Amino acid sequence: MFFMARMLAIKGDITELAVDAIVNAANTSLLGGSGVDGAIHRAAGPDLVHECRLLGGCKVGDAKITKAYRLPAKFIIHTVGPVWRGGNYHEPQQLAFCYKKCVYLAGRHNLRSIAFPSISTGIYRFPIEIAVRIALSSVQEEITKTPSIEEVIFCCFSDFDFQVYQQALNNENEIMP
Ligand code: AR6
Repeated sequence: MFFMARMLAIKGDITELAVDAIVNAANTSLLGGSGVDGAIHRAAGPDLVHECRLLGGCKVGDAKITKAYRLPAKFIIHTVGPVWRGGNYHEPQQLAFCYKKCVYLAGRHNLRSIAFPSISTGIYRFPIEIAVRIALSSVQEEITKTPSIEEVIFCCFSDFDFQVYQQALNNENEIMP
């Protein structure tokens, strides 16, 4: 069966999205941090860190799911992106694993919509132009195996990131049959 979910970029705050799952760009402790991680923990409230404590951390490239507490989303999928160290330390593969594992977990929970921040491109310094290609290709590959997913949102926090995503999505559409 041919199936393709809608993929789109928006500019905004991921904590405000009423989707089935938002993705958190976390660290291996899963106990919170700054950037989007800090914003998600602040908005979700203290019950989130209590649930995260039970998860025993998370490896780079892996992902774990929790409830979303005070957020309008239903679930949070926490993933740990790689710190960029020049590109020769498996950072691209690790970033691809993050996106794929998040889509996989969303499928396991029968979720229909998922929103991603731009994983690793903030404090972890992954170059956005490389990260966006990995984000789109790995999500596209995994959603072909995940029929529950109808919509994938790439939630950009800056105008620049939004432009990069828009352009990459347009290029993808041009080469699609
Ligand atoms: N909504 C959407 N995107 C956001 C938001 C938001 N509310 N806030 C920031 N961003 P970063 P990383 C964007 O640094 O690079 C934390 O301390 C941001 O502009 O949050 O994966 C963790 O605990 C950027 O485009 O995540 C880790 O220690 C993107 O989210 C570390 O940072 C990711 O930036 C992870 O670093």
